[in-house]
Amino acid sequence: MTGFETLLPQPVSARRDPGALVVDNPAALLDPSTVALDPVAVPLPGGYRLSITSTSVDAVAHDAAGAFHATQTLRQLLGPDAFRAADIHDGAWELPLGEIADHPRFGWRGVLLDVARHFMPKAGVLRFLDLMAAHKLNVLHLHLTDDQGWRIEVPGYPRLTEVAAWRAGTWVGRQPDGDPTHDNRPHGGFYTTADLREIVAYAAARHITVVPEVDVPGHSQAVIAAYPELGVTGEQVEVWHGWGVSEHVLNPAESTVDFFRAVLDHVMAVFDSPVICLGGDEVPTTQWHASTAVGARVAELGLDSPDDLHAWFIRALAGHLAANGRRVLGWDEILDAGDLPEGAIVASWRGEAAGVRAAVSGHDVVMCPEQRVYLDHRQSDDPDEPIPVGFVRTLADVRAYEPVPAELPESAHHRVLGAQAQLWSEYFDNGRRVDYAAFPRLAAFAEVVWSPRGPVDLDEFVDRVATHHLPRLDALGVEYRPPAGPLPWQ
Ligand code: TNX
Repeated sequence: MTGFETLLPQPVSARRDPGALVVDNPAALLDPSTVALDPVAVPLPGGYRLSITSTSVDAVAHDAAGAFHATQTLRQLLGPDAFRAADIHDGAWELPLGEIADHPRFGWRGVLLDVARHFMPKAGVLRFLDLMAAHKLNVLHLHLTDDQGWRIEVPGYPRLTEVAAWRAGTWVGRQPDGDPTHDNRPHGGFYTTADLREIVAYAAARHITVVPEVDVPGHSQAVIAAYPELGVTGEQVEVWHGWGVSEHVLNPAESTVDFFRAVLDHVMAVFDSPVICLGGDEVPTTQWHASTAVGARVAELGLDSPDDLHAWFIRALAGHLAANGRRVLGWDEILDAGDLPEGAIVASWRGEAAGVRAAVSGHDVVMCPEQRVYLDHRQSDDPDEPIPVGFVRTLADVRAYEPVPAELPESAHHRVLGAQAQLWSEYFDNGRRVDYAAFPRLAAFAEVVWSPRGPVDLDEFVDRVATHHLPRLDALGVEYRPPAGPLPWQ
């Protein structure tokens, strides 16, 4: 161990000296602009060094991100009160003495927030960015569109916010006869262009990139509800009330691609991320196969089968992104759909095999396997777990995850950009549930993507979280899942 057992994620190397430094002005210490930049002394991106002696704090970083990371570490060293929004600390602020040299293991330390199934108001997203920053996470993948809601204002398309952003209710379970029960209350919301620009700027100030996702050609019932001509049948549908995969899929007309080019032009104007996600997951092809008009279109495009429309959509829109200097990210189904566009990044979610295949064939990948890092999944098999879906994933299970699969040849390791935890929100109808699902497991994930690979003492980790990290989350007002078991009111 490093001697700094309080820290999470653990730094690359550290030495604890006896004693403490009294700090008069903690706010100045936590200002990244006070950290010196020296890319020679600190050679790796995102890296920093701290030297805390009985007389001073010496902080040096490779770059601005490293300076920011240095301040996050200093906040942890100041103690849980440093995470409160106002100074109520009794007595002197103190730092332990010692040396820390640190840098991230991966460049993509991501979290997906699904604001489509249940909307998260802007203030909640800003708070979530603060929580990510405290854990040195640096990519927020915002899942902005799905069958159940569309969350982005796009100039010229008023029905996106008037119609696609709202649904009249949600299935909330099953009756004994198998029929879904319905909550009979409206759900929805959207971000204005100004809101999104604010989210992007707030994230940038915390060295977090916001990767927007517009999911095509499946997961599209909400946008089809607003503009039925985007669908195959042309019929007026509702924004979906159910979960799973809707059968409604985009109509492969040139006008549909034009519509999404316009949406992406707006998305690219708002989001400066070099990577834009086009989804491409779980594409239902039944309507394509059933439609004679689509059959004619398949022939016109020179494709072999309606199934090839999946790759056609992704290629058409990825080409538009590439022409504007952006890279496409897609869920791993885009690998099966056919030739991947140049520079495409694959999000490997149906396990690790797709990620291995993509990396070996020369594509960058982000590892997101549902068996390991889906934080919407249950935290124990206790019947009182408030969100009883998916695989059981405990705090220790998440910490035990290793993003570079054992079967990936060493020559392709550099293709693994990092990993991403997913917070799908079918069962998160308020922000308290997001807290419960995300924490403290997201802290375990943060250590996986930041700290050096190596044998992990899971008991030490779980104990470190309980002793040192939960008090920080308490100070931040995070309603995490307690180690003792589910919260009965969640
Ligand atoms: C699969 S992961 C999905 C999501 C769901 C999730 C629920 C992926 C690309 N698709 O649409 O929300 O499972 O766990």
